[in-house]
Amino acid sequence: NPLGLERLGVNAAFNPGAIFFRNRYMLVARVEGADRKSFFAVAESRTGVDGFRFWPEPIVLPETRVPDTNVYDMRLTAHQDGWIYGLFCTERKDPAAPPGDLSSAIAACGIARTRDLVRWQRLPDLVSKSAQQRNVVLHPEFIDGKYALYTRPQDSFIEAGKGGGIGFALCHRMDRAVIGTERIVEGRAYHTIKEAKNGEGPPPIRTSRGWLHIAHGVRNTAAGLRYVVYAFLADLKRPWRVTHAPGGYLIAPVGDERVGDVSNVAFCNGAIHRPDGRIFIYYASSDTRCHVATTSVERMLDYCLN
Ligand code: M1P
Repeated sequence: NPLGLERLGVNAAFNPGAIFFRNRYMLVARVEGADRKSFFAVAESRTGVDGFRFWPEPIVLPETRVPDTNVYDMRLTAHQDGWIYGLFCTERKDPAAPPGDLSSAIAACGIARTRDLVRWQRLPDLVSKSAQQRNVVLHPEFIDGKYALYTRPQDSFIEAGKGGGIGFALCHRMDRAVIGTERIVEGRAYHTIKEAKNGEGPPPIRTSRGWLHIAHGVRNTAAGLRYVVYAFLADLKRPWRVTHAPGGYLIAPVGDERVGDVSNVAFCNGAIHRPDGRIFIYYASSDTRCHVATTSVERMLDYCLN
């Protein structure tokens, strides 16, 4: 490479999953190449707010029998069963698209697991009754001995359609994850921040007053879709029951955050909760860059409860 030219350009790093692992704050970022394809790469920091450095090699994600065209937005769950699961969106061209339609796609929930963030075992994609799935998140604990999933059913690639918001379903195993009826536990609603779409963010955080959820709501405007991050609490024993839901958003894109490849988007799929009560909320703005907002369980509970 005598001219020192960039060989595979990187367009952006955003929408990172997050986990505290081996004494480091680890982000699994969605790294989007200049060719539009995303892959996953780990960046680590000692502090959680600065000094993030990418590992030299990206994650090598094995494929299922149907190759992924694009993968993105990984949610990392350190599950009670001992594995670290990465659930992500896998996108493929819609085989039923008419000739000339080069945009119709099918989104499904891809599943991989690891013990070290280096070697990943790919499991079959989630099987559900919904036409499409994005933003599927694994609950960190067993519920009645089963794995619990937050889903976001949707009728088409872009539109939620009849997909009502954040669904909840149980499944017996993750190495062949199949769910039945998805109960909508946090719905879309008219004239709210979550009118058009409503999806789970990172895995919920266990607190003394309930499971703390960080999610995203989307509404349509004359300027296009507007994505904001919001929070709610759910019952500890029955996590499908929402107990407290503050009105409006927790984080909305402001200033420079409002502009990017897909403007007017604040999106969160990673958060880290430390034993001292600190919470690091990793969010991205406008599909272009990563941010961190720090808070605490105490403040988030006050916010949700009052
Ligand atoms: O462009 C905004 C977001 O759009 C999608 O999110 P959702 O599934 O909620 O519509 C995803 O492509 C996400 O990565 C992106 O930030």
